[in-house]
Amino acid sequence: VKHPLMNKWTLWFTKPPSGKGENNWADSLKEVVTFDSVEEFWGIYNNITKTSELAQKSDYHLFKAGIRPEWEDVQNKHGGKWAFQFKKTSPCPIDQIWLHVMLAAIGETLEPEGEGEVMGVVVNVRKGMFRVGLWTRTVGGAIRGTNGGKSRTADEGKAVLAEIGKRFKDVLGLPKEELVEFTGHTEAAHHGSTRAKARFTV
Ligand code: M7G
Repeated sequence: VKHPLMNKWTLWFTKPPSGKGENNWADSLKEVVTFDSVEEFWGIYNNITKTSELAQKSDYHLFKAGIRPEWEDVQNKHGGKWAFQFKKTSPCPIDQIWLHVMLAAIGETLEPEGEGEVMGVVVNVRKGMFRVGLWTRTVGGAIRGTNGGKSRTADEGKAVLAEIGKRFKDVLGLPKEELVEFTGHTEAAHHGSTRAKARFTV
């Protein structure tokens, strides 16, 4: 028996640059596998390298099928991400944290039902730290419904985004005093992800 997920998900991997050439973003991003059941998820999870064992500059991206884990994707370009950086420690809890984040994503517990804000989750392996992110469709502004689509005010948009940030912070197991930051992708694209200014924190 297969237990179906509410959505179909695709796992992507960013391969760290190997020597010269082949250093551009598009070439290093690889689509790994698409799945839509709990059993397939575990089959994949049990057969891929743990985050803690990946080389520096690797990423895993788990996105809803049909959405590329890039700012440029039409479904991401008006959005942003919640993110938090964990210092590398020994022993390192990142594998457990990333597993919980993936389970929350495929289990649809990162957002109130029907919001359609969560595009995917990502873990970046970097020098001295791991960054875990959650990408959203919008930056929490107003949505004008067309053709019977949903609409919401800017205040409602902000509230939905803050709720997602809180749920994400919970899944990450962070204490109150740690801050999870939200940045729009346009800022990240213009200033480099690490230097973009946070719009909100939870
Ligand atoms: P990062 O992996 O978000 O963070 O971005 P880091 O600075 O901690 O490594 C690293 C670099 O990868 C960016 O400066 C871009 O050159 C490239 N990059 C990352 N993302 C998510 C994208 C993307 O969505 N589109 C494009 N074109 N480049 C990206």
